Amino acid sequence: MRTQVAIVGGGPSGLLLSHLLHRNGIDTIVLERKTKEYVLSRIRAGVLETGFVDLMREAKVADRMDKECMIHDGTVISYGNSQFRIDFKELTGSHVVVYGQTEVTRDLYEARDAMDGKIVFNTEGVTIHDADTVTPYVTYNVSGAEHRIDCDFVAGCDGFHGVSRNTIPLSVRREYEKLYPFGWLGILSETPPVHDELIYSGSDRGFALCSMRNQNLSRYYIQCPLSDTPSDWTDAAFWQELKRRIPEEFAEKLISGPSIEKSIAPLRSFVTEPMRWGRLFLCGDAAHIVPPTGAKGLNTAASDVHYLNNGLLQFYQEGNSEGIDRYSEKALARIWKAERFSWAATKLLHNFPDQNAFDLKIQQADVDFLSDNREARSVFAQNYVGLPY
Ligand code: RFL
Ligand code: PHB
Repeated sequence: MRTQVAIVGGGPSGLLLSHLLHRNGIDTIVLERKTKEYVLSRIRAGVLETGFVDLMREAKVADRMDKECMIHDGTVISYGNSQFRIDFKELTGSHVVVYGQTEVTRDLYEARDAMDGKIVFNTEGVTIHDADTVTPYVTYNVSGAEHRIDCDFVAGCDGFHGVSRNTIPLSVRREYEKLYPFGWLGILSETPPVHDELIYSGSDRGFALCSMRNQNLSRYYIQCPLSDTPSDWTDAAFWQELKRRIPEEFAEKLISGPSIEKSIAPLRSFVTEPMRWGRLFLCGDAAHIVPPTGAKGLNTAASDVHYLNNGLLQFYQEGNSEGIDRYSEKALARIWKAERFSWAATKLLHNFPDQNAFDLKIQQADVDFLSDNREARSVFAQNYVGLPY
């Protein structure tokens, strides 16, 4: 088989890149290790920057999102006994969009199917060959039969545990990592959200987040030890702990119900550099991870897709390789700012096991400064709604 761009990974990055390229007449094949149903069962991001929404519109896959999404003009931050609101609209003139990653991925799969996009599921042993030459190729197995795709470029959109990143030799690759000594236990429940905006809450019992997917689907998280497993937490224990970590006025009106999904995600900051090696380009979680506190993971994946799509279009349509040559530099410049924001937001609101009385006073002072200072709120808001591409 031959294609122009072989895409490893059928998550949001791979699907969006494939669809944008296809709409411009560039042929792609997407290789996905799991089934479509499995990819759609993963509950992840919920908050989208307007840059992401614009990209979905450019790909002509935003109709359902435009109809069903919720626009959020601000968010509530609470810490101890005090709370305040960060008004995105007033501070930046912009907003974020609440629409689940599951729905984004579903819309992308439907759009790919409608255009007869080539997606191969259940691939095993995907291996990228000769990425440092102009004739790369990818091999893989499906049901025991080996296949080969010759291509011009390979896009590594296969997430943090994929194979693409490790194809880049260690002599070229530099990795930066920070692990956090806790995870997020998340549940999804068919209950109305406790508030019409998200609530990020720091408390002496640990962090909590009240989020949502729609008027009857809520997503809640609490910080938990890394040694916990979802089965350690009954629904009742989760609700009780959540209520103890959020302001009383919300705890009193929170409607609980059975969880329909429960999972724990460890928190990590990670960046690999460079994001390009020869004809292989890394996109999204394959190249970088942020702790979810800033809601930046999927949004940084989208900015990578934007830069790579533009670079590849420039290459194929104008014969100009400047965009792909500068891909890694442009993508990383934006990513490090999202890494900084996600790390700072995590530090602001979580309990760290080694925090002493001094650290707690500094955390309180950081929260107070944010609450009292318009410029500080403006900086937070600019980062939250998304820095320009
Ligand atoms: P994905 O989604 O991991 O998709 C990668 C795909 O590649 C496949 N794959 C392979 N395929 C073939 N061969 C191989 N060897 C392969 N290895 C892997 C996988 O099966 C998978 O289908 O990466 P992608 O596309 O880069 O998308 C990234 C986002 O999923 C991620 O950044 C976000 O979910 C992060 N995130 C959030 N991001 C936001 O922007 N806003 C949020 O509100 C937000 N909330 C979150 C989050 C992530 C969370 N978790 C669970 C980590 C909340 C949570 C709890
Ligand atoms: C979510 O709704 O899943 C969500 C929202 C905001 C975050 C992280 C996750 O910062």
